[in-house]
Amino acid sequence: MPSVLNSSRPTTRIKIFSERMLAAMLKNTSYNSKVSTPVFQSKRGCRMLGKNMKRILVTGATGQIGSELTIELRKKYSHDNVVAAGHKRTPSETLLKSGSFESIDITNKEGLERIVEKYDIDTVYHLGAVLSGVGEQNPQAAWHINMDGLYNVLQVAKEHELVRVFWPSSIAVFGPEAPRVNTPQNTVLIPRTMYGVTKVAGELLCNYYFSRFGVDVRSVRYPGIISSETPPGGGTTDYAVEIFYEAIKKKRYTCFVRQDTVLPMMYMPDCIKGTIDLMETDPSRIKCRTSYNMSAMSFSAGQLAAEIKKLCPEFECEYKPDFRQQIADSWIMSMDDSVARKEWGWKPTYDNLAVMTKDMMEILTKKFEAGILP
Ligand code: AKB
Repeated sequence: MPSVLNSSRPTTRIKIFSERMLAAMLKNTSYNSKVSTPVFQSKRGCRMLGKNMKRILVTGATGQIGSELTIELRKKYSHDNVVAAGHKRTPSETLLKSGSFESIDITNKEGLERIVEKYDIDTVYHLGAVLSGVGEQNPQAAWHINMDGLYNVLQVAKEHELVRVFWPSSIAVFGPEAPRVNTPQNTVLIPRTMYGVTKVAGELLCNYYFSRFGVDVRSVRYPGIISSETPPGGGTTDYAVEIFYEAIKKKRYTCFVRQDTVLPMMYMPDCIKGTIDLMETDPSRIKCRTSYNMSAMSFSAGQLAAEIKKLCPEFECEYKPDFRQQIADSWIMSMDDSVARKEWGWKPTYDNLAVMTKDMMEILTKKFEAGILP
């Protein structure tokens, strides 16, 4: 589609664009003037919104969320239909044995396109990203990987008329100006981290690709995710996972945020279920095309340590805040996710710290006893 904005001869370009648009509309396309639906959809684009997903690509599949999401998607849509893609981290045996794996640098559009064509991909879960802690140590890389990666995925989705895209946003979109408790869906977004900046810009980009090109892209704002399969890497909420591993292995943990630091958190089974549920929701119910608040529970680092101590009495936690304290202090403490609940039925199963802690301790203790806890 010619760019009207970049044209040195705007009148001519606008005329060409209008003629093409008119011809396409008369021939095989639909036009919809409602703001919440795509402005311009090709014939296949109309079907895109209603079509079932069948060939899935997961980027960031070697990461904390991607590794578990890929396995769940393979169980649900068959192992042959879900391609895992990673870049830096070595894929686990489970990931390699359960389906195809490809190495992709998400900042390279041609590489991404090659995989989309090779496997006839119609749906992408784009999880490859740099998180908040690493992002503050290398803001340029965070911008490059997070923004160019998302831009490439959205462009490929548009050009190859993919059925659907998932991209995660984060509580990092909020900054100190946002209400810190029960933060509403729509509020001021002035993050102080580069990671947060890429998430706000990413939300706007997703909304743009939906309303301008009809790309069915969906998103949630993840809180800190707690899981027992793959440890996270590079985030500010990583302490809430590390604490379990260290409690089991050494009965001690030095926490990098203060005891009274409260952040929104979620247990992995809820994260996976919420993500897949959102992707399976009928497009007509998805009104928010930036990103949905998605919440489960909130607790302080001290409350988490106390809960672990109930199950492991020898456990001791000390607190030595580092640069990530400032990041945590700029974030919110709890989120209002009523819009997600109303529009696509989001509801967490784990909203209780004690229940989640017991489950984590049991799983990780078994792994420790079997000698497979990393
Ligand atoms: C991080 O800590 O950077 C992530 C996030 C909350 O998005 N876990």
